[in-house]
Amino acid sequence: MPEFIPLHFDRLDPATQSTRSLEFRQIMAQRRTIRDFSPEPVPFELIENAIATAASAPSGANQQPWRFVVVSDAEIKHQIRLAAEAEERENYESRFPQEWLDALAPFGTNWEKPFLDICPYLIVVFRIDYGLDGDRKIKHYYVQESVGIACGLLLSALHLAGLATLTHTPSPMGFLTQILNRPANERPFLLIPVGYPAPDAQVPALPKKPLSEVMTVTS
Ligand code: IYR
Repeated sequence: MPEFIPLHFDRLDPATQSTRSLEFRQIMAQRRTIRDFSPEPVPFELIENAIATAASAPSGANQQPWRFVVVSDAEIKHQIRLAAEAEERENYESRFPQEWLDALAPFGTNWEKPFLDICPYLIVVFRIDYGLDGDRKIKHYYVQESVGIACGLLLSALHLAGLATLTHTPSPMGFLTQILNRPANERPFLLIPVGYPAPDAQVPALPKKPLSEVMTVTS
């Protein structure tokens, strides 16, 4: 029989619910993905707290199929930059079809990824496709959904801590397994550079869809 314990649930008064929900909405509306980072150091405590928040995410069968690798070593960051740029150069120069290049045009991205050297921290998120009990493989359920939710919490926590992030997916990402020496059951999911924006950082002027376009309320 599973062990059950009483739920701890803080019931808020309606006024607090309303203020908090609006405050969080406003804080999150200010989050922007950035590519111009400052080398200014970031307290490790902020990274640790954000990862602990991410690791509190719900997951399929509570298997917590994630590993967050924190990289601050300049040499490892540089290896990651070189490997990412080699893949991205191929992508931009020959692998991406014109339709994809057109979709990326508003962001002004190219194969060069200097932020991978500049950022004080890179958080590399791995998905754990199956568990290992000795040689026996344990099936994991809803890995993509679980790790996606954890990454959402991670980005929110970092933003709330006053840090800027980029959701970076150099493709293919297999080089991260080698450089970071991860086991075969872990696959790179997302590379998140974290830091402060450069003083002259710019972001594309991109609107979010209005609520009426993303929310449908059935009657
Ligand atoms: N990973 C590449 C290309 C890229 C793809 C998408 I979809 C983006 O939203 C942004 C970039 C790069 O990092 O340049």
